[in-house]
Amino acid sequence: MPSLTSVKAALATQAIETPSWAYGNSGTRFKVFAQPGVPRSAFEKLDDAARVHAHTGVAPTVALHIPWDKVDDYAALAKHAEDQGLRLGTINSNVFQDDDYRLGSVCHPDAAVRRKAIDHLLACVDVMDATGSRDLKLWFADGTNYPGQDDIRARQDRLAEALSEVYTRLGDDQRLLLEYKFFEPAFYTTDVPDWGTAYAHCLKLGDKAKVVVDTGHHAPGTNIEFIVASLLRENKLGAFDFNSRFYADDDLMAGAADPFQLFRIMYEVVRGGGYTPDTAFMLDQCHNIEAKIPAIIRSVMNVQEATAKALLIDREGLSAAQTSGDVLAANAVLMDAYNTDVRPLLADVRSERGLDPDPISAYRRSGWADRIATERVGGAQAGWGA
Ligand code: PSV
Ligand code: MN
Ligand code: MN
Repeated sequence: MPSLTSVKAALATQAIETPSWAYGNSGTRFKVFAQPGVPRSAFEKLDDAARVHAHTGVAPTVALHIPWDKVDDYAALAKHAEDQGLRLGTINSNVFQDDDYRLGSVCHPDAAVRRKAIDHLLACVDVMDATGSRDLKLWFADGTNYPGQDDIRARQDRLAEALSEVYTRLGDDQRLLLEYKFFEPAFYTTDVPDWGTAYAHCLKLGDKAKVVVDTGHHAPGTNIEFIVASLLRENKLGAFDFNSRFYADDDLMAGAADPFQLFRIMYEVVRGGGYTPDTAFMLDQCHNIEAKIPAIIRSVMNVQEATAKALLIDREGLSAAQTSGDVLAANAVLMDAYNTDVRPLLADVRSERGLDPDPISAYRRSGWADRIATERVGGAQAGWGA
């Protein structure tokens, strides 16, 4: 069995990145429900993220989405983060909201549109230089809706060309993270639909290119932990975008729909040596109907709980059962860890770090929700449709 001290130490050093856009108003294509007190600027999003970190102790970085979080002075934004004990994290690019991108961005048939998209990606690297961010996350809405609409292979060539130009621009300590998604907004072909395509492009680019696994971006029934194991084996897993889904890319709270899947994923992370700062553990979700800050705290706690259970697995016992072919015993080792109530353990980890053992009630007692509802008027939409 792993020692409790080592499990606690591993949990105390966990880092989960929260997305700036989860703090703003969001919704579906049918309706954006405005909530009181939502941030009016990137600076205020950081103020909210600081509350999540203050109560959980494990959310020290915030991902930005450009241009949703466009500011005149990124160094000032980084300083604002630092003043609150935070750092700016991954820079997410956005080449999917301009009219020009109707037929795609870096895969668009028109070279002028491709140039515009690549220039945005290069500008995102400039932002990284100013914020001190390590990672550039690329997700492309590119694809086609109808057979014959465009040349599938030519689009891959255009994609490779664009990625290569951006990769060349990266500094020594910067990385390119390529995110895949099987459909939406394109419905016939998607240019980066799966981990195989992302992996093939990253392999060609080099060591600084890694794949992002967004847990909401697979067909129902996909064994995501297998993908995680495979990418870690190849040293190509760069990051997670955690969220939950019941149907498609639902972007619900991580660990809400299927905590068992999150546990299985975290087990492969631990098993494959991915529980290190080389893997960015990010949330990518929206809180359309629930209060945002406590929902983000809840999501962070859900990831912590899945991680704690994964760390508690009796790896020696598991290995012995696997080697002897004892199917039931091997499965029981995993289920014993999964069925452990890790909440008291995590409460201890927090108390030992001087934090309230119950982050959600500590947040509620803090009065922050009332304060922002009074002080902030006219909060911002997260970005979709903005
Ligand atoms: C696309 O569905 C995605 O998962 C990408 O990470 C985007 O940048 C993000 O959502 C925007 O919410
Ligand atoms: Mn994502
Ligand atoms: Mn998504």
